[in-house]
Amino acid sequence: MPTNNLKILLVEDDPFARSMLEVILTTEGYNVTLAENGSEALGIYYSESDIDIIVSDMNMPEMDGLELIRTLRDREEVVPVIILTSNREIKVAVKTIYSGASAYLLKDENIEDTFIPSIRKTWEHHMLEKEKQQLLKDLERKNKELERLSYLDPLTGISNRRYFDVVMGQEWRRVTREKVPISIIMIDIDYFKLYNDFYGHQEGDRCLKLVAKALGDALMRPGDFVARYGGEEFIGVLPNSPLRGAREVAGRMQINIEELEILHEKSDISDYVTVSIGIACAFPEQNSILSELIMQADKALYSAKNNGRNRIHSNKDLKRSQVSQNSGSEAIKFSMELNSESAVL
Ligand code: GH3
Ligand code: MG
Repeated sequence: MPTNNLKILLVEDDPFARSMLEVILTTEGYNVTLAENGSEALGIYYSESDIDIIVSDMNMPEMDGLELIRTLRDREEVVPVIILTSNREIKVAVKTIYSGASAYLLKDENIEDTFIPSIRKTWEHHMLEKEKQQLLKDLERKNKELERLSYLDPLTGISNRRYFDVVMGQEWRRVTREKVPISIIMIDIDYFKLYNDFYGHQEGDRCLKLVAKALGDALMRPGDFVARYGGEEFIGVLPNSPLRGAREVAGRMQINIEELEILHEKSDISDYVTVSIGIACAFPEQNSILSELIMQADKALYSAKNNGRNRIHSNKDLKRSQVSQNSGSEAIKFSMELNSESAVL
């Protein structure tokens, strides 16, 4: 690794030592800038901005070498600093290295032999460290990208089931803490098997992409999201949203899909592709179970399918029909829940 075109800031208060070290450095081909103490060195470091290495004496007036290193490290400057001193105390050497010096060199009779190799080694180490930091940054960026991709459904480009599981879990805990409602919306394309059989799998895929986009377009708030839950089943999550809000969103979803006007000759209920939607809303409490809410949305969807498809049902509708089928205390329990907008799970 060539090092002799480096720019070195030499900080030394003793004129004799300064010119001796300057000669060693320039003879080796280094570009040298001189300073007489730490504070002058700092000024030069920031005004010249292309200093590669600082070589500094330890004891100097105004700002000594240790203070210079500490100031630079406090400001997160990574420039290597070699301390060149006559102080042989191990304690001082250890303190200096701990403060962020790259090397601690003694000004003794071997200085001419140790000085230049130390500069080379320090530079090599600095470059390797820089490379390592760059690799770590690249790795972190790639990991983030991989994580982002692992949350996306490759066909439709919207979030996938994995994302739903992770984020829904977090949202569930949050709304439980904050005592606010949460709604989920399950959406399933009607007669999609027939669509696939008639138009082919590729057209089926195209339809899924259009439907996914139309569903996403129905969301208005930043915390809401929609994910592909299974083959032709999607799930929307609306934190802080009561049943009324969820119904509005589900209505928009239905209209958006209607407006796509994707021909579906084999559908029993429309000329175009339609969806059935199940909504469940709850004010989760401690010990409430998320899977219970999902099951309620699933049941509401099932009820929408059984009642003719292309419609929206909610867990509240389910309870209403259960009330009419129940009697006695069960009926009272359900009707009490009906008085509120959402169920307490
Ligand atoms: P229903 O109205 O009761 O929902 O009936 P359906 O035909 O929509 O439901 P069913 O569960 O019988 O069929 C779902 C179909 O979705 C079957 C499967 O081939 C199709 N499907 C699932 N994933 C994909 C996919 O990634 N691409 C395509 N093209 N089709 C898919
Ligand atoms: Mg279906």
